[in-house]
Amino acid sequence: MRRRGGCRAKGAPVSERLKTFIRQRAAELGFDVCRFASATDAWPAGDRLRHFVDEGRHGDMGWMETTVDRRAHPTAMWDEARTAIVLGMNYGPDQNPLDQLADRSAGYISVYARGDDYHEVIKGRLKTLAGQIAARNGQDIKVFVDTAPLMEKPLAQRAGLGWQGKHTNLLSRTHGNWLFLGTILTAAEIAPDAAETEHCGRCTACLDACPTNAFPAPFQLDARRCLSYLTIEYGGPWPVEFRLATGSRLYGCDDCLAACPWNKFAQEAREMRLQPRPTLQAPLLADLAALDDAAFRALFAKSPVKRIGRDRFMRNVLYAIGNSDDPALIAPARALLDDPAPLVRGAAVWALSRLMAPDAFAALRATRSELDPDVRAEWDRAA
Ligand code: B12
Ligand code: SF4
Ligand code: SF4
Repeated sequence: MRRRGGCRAKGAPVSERLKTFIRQRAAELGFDVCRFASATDAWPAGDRLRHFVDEGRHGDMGWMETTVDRRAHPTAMWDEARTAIVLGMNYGPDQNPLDQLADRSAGYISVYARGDDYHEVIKGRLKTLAGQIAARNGQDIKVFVDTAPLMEKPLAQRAGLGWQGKHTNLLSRTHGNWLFLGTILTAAEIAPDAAETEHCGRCTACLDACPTNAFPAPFQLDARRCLSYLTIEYGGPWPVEFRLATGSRLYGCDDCLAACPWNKFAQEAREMRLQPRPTLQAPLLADLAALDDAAFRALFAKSPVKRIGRDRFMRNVLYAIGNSDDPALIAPARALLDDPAPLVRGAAVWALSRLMAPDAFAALRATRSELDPDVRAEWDRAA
């Protein structure tokens, strides 16, 4: 197999003793899985990433496009990388989270965002582990979780943590679909573990479960249609098709993960900081609609939700209110017609158009004047 990133002469293969040392330290730090992969072998993932970007499937995530060359292979980002140490942390829920979607007066926050921000939980421990490894072997080392230009899922499959299912996430025979990934790249040569092979077979449960038909083909995702992208990454008003499909989802989406039959092997998260906060398990839409910026920041302190900011979150709350069929939510939506953010005002118009009787909505419209063209377009569309 072709090697990338220069010659491999640097350092002799490291013993099983180092791997045992790393696995033990990783377990002490709360990681549920720790395995090893070559960081230099060629792979098809880079070309697949380019195809994804060429098709525009990354949507507004311009950072994927600008980093595509560095992202395409670990050695393109760091040419001294020789081994990837890939770690998984289980965030398994205690019940099927999708049961909550039936209650349209409460918002749905995806399982991964109900506790502390996993970036914060994992990154500090990766740094600690990297420090322990560097102190032992003296080789250069770097840590990554989520935000760096590194394709973590194909690396995790190569290390044998699991395989990328038809929904494109990495799932495992031991943890189902609920594993966060973190990676340490090192200049040390460490013998790789066996890669995992795909075990989806003829199953299509995740593809069938997707509320927005976001998979152009098995193993491929069009992020522009994915509710995780729309609720978290996308900053503007959504096409109506997706507002209707989002139901009560406010931040992320778990449908394709939760539908997977391999979850029968999943376990509940052990890590205390990833445990769901009671306030984020089924927050009432009426309460969320009343959040100002300070209250939003207080409620989502140390949570990944804070990252999207109050206005984008309030847009999502209002789309959920529009899907609630609950006339008691007309008053909170109406109060947001005077919000300073046009994004919020526009979503309030749509929510009210769904909840109010047509004549009452027309009468309300006659009393309003609106300068922002996007919000005016919402009124016109809803009329
Ligand atoms: C961008 C991104 C997103 C985007 C795009 C997701 C995507 N599937 O690409 C959006 C915002 C939609 C997103 C959503 C989610 N994300 Co995200 N995201 C990322 C990020 C930053 C990069 C992923 C990436 O490189 N995508 C580009 C595509 C091209 O890469 P890919 O998915 O690996 O594509 C593969 C397949 O498409 C396949 N393929 C393509 N064509 C073909 C053809 C054939 C024939 C075959 C066999 C395969 C194949 O090969 C490609 C290469 O491996 C990673 C962190 C990281 N740095 O890796 C987290 C990450 C993937 N996200 C994560 C999570 C938890 C989520 C959500 C579950 C959150 C939620 N509950 O809402 C959802 C899941 C949605 C989904 N079904 O994927 C975790 C996943 C953990 C895991 N066990 O897999 C990661 C790894 C973060 C982390 N460190 O834990 N995410
Ligand atoms: S996260 Fe939700 S919207 Fe996105 S692909 Fe999975 S099921 Fe579809
Ligand atoms: S639901 Fe089925 S097809 Fe999708 S990842 Fe799980 S096993 Fe694979």
